Amino acid sequence: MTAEIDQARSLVAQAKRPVFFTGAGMSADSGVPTFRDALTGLWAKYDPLQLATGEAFARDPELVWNFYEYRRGIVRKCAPNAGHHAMAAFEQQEGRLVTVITQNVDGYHQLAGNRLALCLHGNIMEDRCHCGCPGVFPATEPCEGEPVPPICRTCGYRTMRPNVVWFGEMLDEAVLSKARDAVHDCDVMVVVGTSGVVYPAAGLADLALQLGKRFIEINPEPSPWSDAADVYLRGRSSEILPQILPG
Ligand code: BJW
Ligand code: ZN
Repeated sequence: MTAEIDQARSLVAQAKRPVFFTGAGMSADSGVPTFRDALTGLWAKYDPLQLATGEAFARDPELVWNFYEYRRGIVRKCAPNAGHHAMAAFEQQEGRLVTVITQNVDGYHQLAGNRLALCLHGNIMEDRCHCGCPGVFPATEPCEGEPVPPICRTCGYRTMRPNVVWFGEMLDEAVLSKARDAVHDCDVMVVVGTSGVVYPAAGLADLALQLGKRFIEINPEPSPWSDAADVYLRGRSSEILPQILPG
């Protein structure tokens, strides 16, 4: 793998407008479970992908709210890892415009220091009204005696929900459009820790390949793009990113 690491390092060192496209594997080494990992403890019998839907929330809002409370606890307890920090340090270098496009909702890229992070699937540490009252609020734990999920304080009628994008919901068009522009403008795309099965997000990596962009992938398991990548680095993001990114 040394030759591949050298090749990837040389591609990113030359890049003026690199795009990093990240998924749950980016935060796996922080201790945040991926979607295709089995959950543990109380949640072992649930499939996270079945809970990340509007249908599940309509059927059992308390269950889904508690699932998000559990995951918020993990995000609060864990922290960005060496991969996030390497990416943030890379952005500090002169003469380069780094764009991070992430499917993750944990906010760790911003916490590590990346300024341009396009969050396609929202932010788990925020709430909004399920019926569309304006406003996004920092996640609060329901007060003693308050219903779960809490009632929206603006309309006093509908419940709050996490500010994330569930299956069947539209992504924020402005964010998606900025992400597409960044892919069009980039010289290298580095795809990190995503299974590449959730659209329209996965379409951004498809687009980079269609446009003939230099393409690096980091993942311990092959994805739909691994064969087409210029460099496929089979391994963990927290170990490989610090090796390929000049700090
Ligand atoms: C490591 C590692 C380490 C492990 N280092 N790597 C076209 C075709 C087919 C279907 C569709 C389509 N277009 C749209 C759809 C429908 C649907 C979809 O894509 N379905 C597919 C699953 C079939 N998409 C949608 O519904 C989207 N909306 C939409 O299309 O709107 C238009 C529309 C509206 C109405 C009707 C029809 C269309 C919305 C998608 C929203 C996804 N939301 C979630 C939940 C977010 C909130 C939350 O966090 O709870 O987003 S689902 C979940 O999947 C989450 C993730 O961001 C997303 C992607 O997962 P990711 O990041 O790839 O994680 P994993 O677990 O899958 O993979 C982890 C990877 O890491 C693995 O590869 C590991 O090997 C690797 N790894 N350790 C590096 N240390
Ligand atoms: Zn409301």
